[in-house]
Amino acid sequence: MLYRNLYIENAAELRDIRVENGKFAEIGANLAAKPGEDVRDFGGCLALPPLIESHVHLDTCLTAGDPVWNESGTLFEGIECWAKRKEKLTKADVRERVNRAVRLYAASGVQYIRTHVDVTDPKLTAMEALLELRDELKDVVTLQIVAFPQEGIESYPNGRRLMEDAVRMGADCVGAIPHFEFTREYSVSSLNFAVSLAEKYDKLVDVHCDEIDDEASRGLETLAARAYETGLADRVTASHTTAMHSYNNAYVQRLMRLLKLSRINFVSNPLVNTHLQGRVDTYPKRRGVTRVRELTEAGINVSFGHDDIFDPWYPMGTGSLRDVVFMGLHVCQMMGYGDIMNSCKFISTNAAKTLHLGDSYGIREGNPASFIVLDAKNYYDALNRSAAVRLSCKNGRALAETEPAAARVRF
Ligand code: 17E
Ligand code: FE2
Repeated sequence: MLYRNLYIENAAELRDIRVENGKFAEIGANLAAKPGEDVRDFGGCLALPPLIESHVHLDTCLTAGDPVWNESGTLFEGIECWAKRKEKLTKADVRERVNRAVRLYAASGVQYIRTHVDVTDPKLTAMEALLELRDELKDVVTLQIVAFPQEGIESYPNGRRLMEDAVRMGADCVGAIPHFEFTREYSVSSLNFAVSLAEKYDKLVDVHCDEIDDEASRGLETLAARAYETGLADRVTASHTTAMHSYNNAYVQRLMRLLKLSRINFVSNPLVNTHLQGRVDTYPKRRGVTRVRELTEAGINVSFGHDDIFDPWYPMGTGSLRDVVFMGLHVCQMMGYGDIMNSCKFISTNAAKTLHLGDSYGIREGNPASFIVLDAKNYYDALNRSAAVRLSCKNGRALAETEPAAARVRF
């Protein structure tokens, strides 16, 4: 198969891509079609590596309002709403919702998803369902599963045991939620436990870290110190880190040194944290999104996640990472030309580092033929016009296609 006339990753020149046996066989200018070869001419569209959702909760998706709506819009009311929904969780229910969400993501060009799965459930129902789906859906989406203790490790009955059970069952990453633990001491010991568990079972770490507007919430320094001391380094990710928005600058200056030394990754969730944070403020109201620009400028890896699709924490969402980037650039004031052009990295190459996808990710000869085509000439244009994902191709197989909508203006 020959795909013609693509701008690969914002390149200025057009290229053609030949796919054979599920791999990128050849990439070059004006490739001649082989006899009998199928040809598809995109006439000057953007090709990117597949999009990556680096942070979502698939077990909770598509449950907003069931059984109650989160009226205050706070994280903590969301956790209460979810605790009620959790009581009636079944494997069939989780499987049905996750199947729908994965198809929403597929339509918007997402082929990799890191999902947090709540393990503060004595039956581990959602974890069982997600582990089944990771295997069943592996040809259409790569699922990475985080054992996520929504109601705490030290503050939930048998929290440590549930975490270890989930990891033994096959979770890929270890989570934690230090800002939700009863005490600061629990917060520190939960992080120590999570890092030790990851070391014991050779897993990655991804912590819901300081998702609160309390400037005294300082799980991040403990997590980064453990990542540095254990050598887990870039196998560790700090998600949310919204308290960092409220830290004083003198503290951040000191913290930055440790963050760089530790080599940990960050995931920011700008749609959801602009919605959840700042809720106890009058005016001015904090935005509650971590310091994406400063982290990026310090050479620290940051990606963006959707976090939720229509659930107790976020009443909207269609699985479009474009919306996430759009919000992120606004709220982080990263709207310079280069910022906008390069912002696709937050949902592609930067996220690939966080997920440890390795060298097989990317549009290069010899790699699996996984890529997307957007109806735009570069990412600036794609983001601004919310360009259709004309093709999402994984290992040479077309997973999803969208026809660009055409408006008829009558004057
Ligand atoms: N749980 C949590 O602790 N924080 C979030 N942002 C979501 C679930 C979505
Ligand atoms: Fe989250």
